[in-house]
Amino acid sequence: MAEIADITNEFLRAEVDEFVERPDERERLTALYAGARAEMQAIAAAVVEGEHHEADRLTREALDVGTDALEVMDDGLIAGMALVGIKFRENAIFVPEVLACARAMKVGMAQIEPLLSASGIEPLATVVMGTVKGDLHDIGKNLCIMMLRGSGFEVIDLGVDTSPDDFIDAVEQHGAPLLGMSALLTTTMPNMGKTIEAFIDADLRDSVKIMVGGAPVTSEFADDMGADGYGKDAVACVALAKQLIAEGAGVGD
Ligand code: B12
Repeated sequence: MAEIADITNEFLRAEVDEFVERPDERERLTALYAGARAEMQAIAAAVVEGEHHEADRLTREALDVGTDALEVMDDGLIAGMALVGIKFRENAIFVPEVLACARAMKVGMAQIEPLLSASGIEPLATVVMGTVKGDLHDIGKNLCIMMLRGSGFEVIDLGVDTSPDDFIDAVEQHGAPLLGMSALLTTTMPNMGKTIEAFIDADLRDSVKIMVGGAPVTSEFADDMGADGYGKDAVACVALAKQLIAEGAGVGD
């Protein structure tokens, strides 16, 4: 089992030691950072510090020397946000700091996106994606979108705070066989169910497969509200999208 001392980045090591108290989280983050290469730890540290210039520079350097974009994303950028989330929950940092961290993550993601984007491939299918009504979190949704696009899906991004009507309009307008909803707040999770009900009311439920995700969402919750699938992360989102297409999403069109 990795020890905190195995985290070579001094800043990250001190941060985990000071802010991560729950044993399971301490173990998970220690393993995550200790298992990441020094360059990736430095990117994670830049995200945690909210240093977007540094995150930008380190991401570019890593990609320039041929580091796999997924490694930069998972071991650097997303790994940094994991600690930010814990610090935010523990009131060690507040909204302005989290926004700075999110910005640092976004500048890194902006460099990764073109590398993951498929070129010249016939789209597998169109997916409408959005964060549900009342919810302004978009980092995870955007990661899913990047990965979906990189895997050959055409994605219509409705952004955040998306009403059931906006989801319905977009699915109809683009004839999309797949819809993905994201929610990060326990208070906005029920809006996923309300959107599914709106599709039923509009007599459109059979023509679209609906997948859901976001930190508080579980597969049980997804089942309960009548979604077709749940994905725990961006990689799972792509696998789920492919599975739903294979199962015949849009057959009822
Ligand atoms: C960044 C952040 C913010 C930023 C958002 C910036 C942005 N542009 O997104 C800001 C500062 C604006 C913010 C605001 C708020 N936040 Co906030 N935020 C976070 C934080 C720290 C990180 C979220 C994140 O980006 N994670 C990283 C991404 C990569 O992970 P992810 O979103 O889970 O996405 C992955 C998977 O879930 C999945 N996935 C996501 N969507 C989908 C969709 C599909 C279809 C699939 C298949 C998969 C999938 O794939 C993604 C990639 O791997 C979380 C803490 C946490 N642990 O989640 C709190 C958190 C979500 N926030 C919280 C709160 C309370 C708030 C505020 C209410 C705070 C306030 N007092 O104002 C406001 C609400 C604003 C609003 N109306 O939405 C709470 C929610 C508590 C709860 N149980 O509901 C959390 C959990 C923090 C905490 N207290 O513990 N927040």
